[in-house]
Amino acid sequence: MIDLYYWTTPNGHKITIFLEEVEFAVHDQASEHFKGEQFSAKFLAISPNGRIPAIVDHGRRGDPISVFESGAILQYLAHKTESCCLPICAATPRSCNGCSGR
Ligand SMILES: N[C@@H](CCC(=O)N[C@@H](CS)C(=O)NCC(=O)O)C(=O)O
Repeated sequence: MIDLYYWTTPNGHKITIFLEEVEFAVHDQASEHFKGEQFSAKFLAISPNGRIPAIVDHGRRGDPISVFESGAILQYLAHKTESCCLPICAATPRSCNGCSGR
């Protein structure tokens, strides 16, 4: 399962639109954000700049991984879902900016 931290902003919509296109279900964390929670230690461990969108992927082998920055999230999710939206790129999600191991 993937936790999605977002709000109804253009950067948040980038992720929800992509997820809808590939029909991928996530655990919605939207209601927890912008109540001061973006500066909590828990959220900063997920998104070090305190911004949404961010995701935590629990559904992979090994430790969960958190990804922040909408472009990095889109690349990560495109790899994960093997989407045809994936740009031709030699980099793996882990080596792109915005990915952080947890
Ligand atoms: N470059 C970032 C920008 C993210 C961003 O600015 N998020 C805004 C909402 S769209 C945010 O979390 N603002 C809250 C804040 O800055 O405290 C991305 O593409 O994800």
